[in-house]
Amino acid sequence: PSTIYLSDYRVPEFLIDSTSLSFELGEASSIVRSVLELRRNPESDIQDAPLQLHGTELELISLAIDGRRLGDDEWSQSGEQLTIANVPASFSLRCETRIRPQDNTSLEGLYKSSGMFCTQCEAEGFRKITYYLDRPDVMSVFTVEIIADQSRYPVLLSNGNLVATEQLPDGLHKTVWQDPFPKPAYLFALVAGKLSVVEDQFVTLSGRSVDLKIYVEEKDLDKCDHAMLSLKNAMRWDEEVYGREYDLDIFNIVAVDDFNMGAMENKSLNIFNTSCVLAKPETTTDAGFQRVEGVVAHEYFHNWSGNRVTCRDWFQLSLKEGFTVFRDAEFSSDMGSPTVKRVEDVTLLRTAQFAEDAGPMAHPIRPDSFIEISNFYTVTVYEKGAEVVRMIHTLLGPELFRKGSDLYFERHDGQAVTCEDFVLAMEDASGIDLKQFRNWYSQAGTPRLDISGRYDAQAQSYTLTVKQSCPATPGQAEKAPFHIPLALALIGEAGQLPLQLVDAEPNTETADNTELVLSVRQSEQSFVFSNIQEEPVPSLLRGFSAPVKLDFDYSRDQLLRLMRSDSDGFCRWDASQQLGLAEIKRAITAIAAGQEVCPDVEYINACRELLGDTSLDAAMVALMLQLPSEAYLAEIIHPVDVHGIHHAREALRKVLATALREELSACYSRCESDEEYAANAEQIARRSLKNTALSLLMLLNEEQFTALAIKQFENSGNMTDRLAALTYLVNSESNYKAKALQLFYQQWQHEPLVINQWFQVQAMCRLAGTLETVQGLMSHPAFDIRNPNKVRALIGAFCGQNGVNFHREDGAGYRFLADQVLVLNRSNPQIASRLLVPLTKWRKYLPAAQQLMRAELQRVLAEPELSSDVYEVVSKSLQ
Ligand code: HT7
Ligand code: ZN
Repeated sequence: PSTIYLSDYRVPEFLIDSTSLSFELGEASSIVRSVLELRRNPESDIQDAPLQLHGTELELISLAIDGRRLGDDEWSQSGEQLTIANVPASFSLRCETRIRPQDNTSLEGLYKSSGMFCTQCEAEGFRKITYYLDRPDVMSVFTVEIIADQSRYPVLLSNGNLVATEQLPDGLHKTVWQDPFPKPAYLFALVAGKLSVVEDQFVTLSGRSVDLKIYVEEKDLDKCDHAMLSLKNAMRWDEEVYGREYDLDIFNIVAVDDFNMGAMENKSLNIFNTSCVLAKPETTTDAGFQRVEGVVAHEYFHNWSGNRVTCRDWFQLSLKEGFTVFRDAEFSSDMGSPTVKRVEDVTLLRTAQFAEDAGPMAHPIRPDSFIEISNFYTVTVYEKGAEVVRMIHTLLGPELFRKGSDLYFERHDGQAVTCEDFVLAMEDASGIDLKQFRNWYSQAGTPRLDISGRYDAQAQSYTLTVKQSCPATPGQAEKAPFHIPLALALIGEAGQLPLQLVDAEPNTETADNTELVLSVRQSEQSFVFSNIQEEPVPSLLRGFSAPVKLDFDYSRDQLLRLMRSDSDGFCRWDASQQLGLAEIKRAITAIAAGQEVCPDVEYINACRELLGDTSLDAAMVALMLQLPSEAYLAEIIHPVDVHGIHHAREALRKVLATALREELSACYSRCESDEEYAANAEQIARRSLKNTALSLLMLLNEEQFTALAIKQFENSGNMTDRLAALTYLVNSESNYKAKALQLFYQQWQHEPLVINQWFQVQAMCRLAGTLETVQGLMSHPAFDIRNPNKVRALIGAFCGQNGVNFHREDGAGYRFLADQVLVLNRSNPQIASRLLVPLTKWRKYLPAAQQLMRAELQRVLAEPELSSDVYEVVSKSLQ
């Protein structure tokens, strides 16, 4: 497989003004006929180039130019390219191909899922449908005719407006769709199947009525309300916050079972993984409800950030994904609890993204090379990309940011553009210089801020010295300094102190002048605050104002002050995590020395206060009571001793549970409620705290708490509480767990999404023997390795979220993963390469684990027919 470089970008040699497609969908194969109106691109340097179209796994039946059928000597094929040597300046190309969606297990292009036809074209799936200029800077208007058996496929959908329907002989029928907006091929979609529909309407700000339709299998009709409500909320929010209205009279969502990712923003025909659209309280957890809301909004927001303004090339992926993730995060924050949303996002970033940035696949949010673009739909491009947009928002402030986004949409509507165009619009609209800020787009790695503070009582000044650095990443040994927005406050005995900065320009200040954003630009820089009358505790990186690792040598008492009283929810939570981290480190040392784990009393008291303070947001209390995750600890403690970390963390949790037994028990009772389920912030918070308390109490191994979990499992009417109870029982010594798993399966065997949760709970069980359980479940009738949701629930959860079992000392976990990757490499390379990720982090573990992990990677690399997806990940991780 070869590497593609951003620096090799050239404008396309041909443009496609219009695309007409006709699909004849059959049981053994389908015929695709296309008519492309092509012309040479006046902006191309090469005006005599041959026409080169992308195509893969296609059976070519015929080609004709301006009505004349081409002979076999007039075209040639090599790899993914079809070349026609002599073509005029503008012409009509007719092409007929045969494809086999029934045999397409890659879930790219046109494929079948549970008896229905559906497509996934991003990033380069359209070339599996017909020959085309399958690149995002070639935009065309599409007319699509679909012909299929009416009884098997009563619903036939594509992008845009329905312009014709027709009954045909032999039980066939036809629909014709026209999309007036020029679009790249990756936004094309087609669906054909037996689907039921939930309908609603939305009236836009300018008074246009839009038909909203969610297509699902009939049995799922009762699970669409939350997605529909989320869609309407997102449409209103985008009007209010970004001034963006929907632009067609119809917006369709279709749910499919077999899907490689969460969802796809095809113009007016979004295709969703069922897991991201279906929700009802009996089958879906709170997290599931929130995911549906977030993904529905994300795909809807792409209509502007991605579809109306799209990417010039795939190196610019973060242009649409980073911006859209930022938009959906702000939306979710407005719909629920802002601090909780921020803490959740930061947690993901600090575990998965920081790990990626420190590993063999590290890349900037705008990569400069790739072998397989599907490998670059990463937490870096998405989540760090969103953080980069958030930093622009922080540096500009909300009003100027809105001016910038208005300018971006206005300037580039209907175009395929670059990240540079986005930054330029922000600069032009705000007048703020983002020259140095651009380093965030080109440099990989997580910057580190080492900050120290010095109080001069005599001068009544406080000096913060900030040093920044960034570790080397593959291909980038040296890094230029970043422009880092550092939001801060100084906390005194009675609260935040007024800030007067000597000789420097802050960007943003709060109205009361007690919080500001410093622009850190140099490798080392000092900021002096005057008129500071007491030694303050600095509250740094408020709201996690930049995706960096921060080091400030806080004392325990300073952290306790932040944990108890910082007005910034993120910093308050972060202080609790830093205290927890210190306790875990002490526990690791104690256990290694054969001593007992005894945490600091002050830390326990602070946790006790949290449990007793009913004025606090219950969700925040729950988050602050949860010790840093094993995944986060693996980012901090090197080399990673998975088992040492796990045992220390569990021991500490147990000591905490013992010390706080009464408070936890009271908290559980206080949070119990029999009101009707609603997925609102208040109820979600209460359930989260209740289940956090129960998870700790279960560690005590007391009959009364096991009984509580059994009662919760048997009696609760919502999946959040049932699944939480099931999880704690499965991880306990209780001999009820087999019965619980059996009851759960019996009740939900006809709900695939619930069965995925059943697989996941077992795959994530921390007890010994879980690998054998997972291996056994692979032959369970409900498991299907062709379904990505099942693979993620069982294999993905075991290898990615069950450190202590995946990292079994005999290496059986690693061997299991490599075996599964080799199987999936043949059927679904995208899923195979994603699954492989836990093995690629081998360098950070203890030497014995490193050796075993590397051996499995080498075994994968030795496979003769490795897909480009897996090849890229495995070869880079061994370099
Ligand atoms: N833009 C969508 C990307 C996507 C995708 C990419 C590769 C392979 C399969 C895929 N399915 C969807 C999803 C999004 O970010 O909205
Ligand atoms: Zn997206």
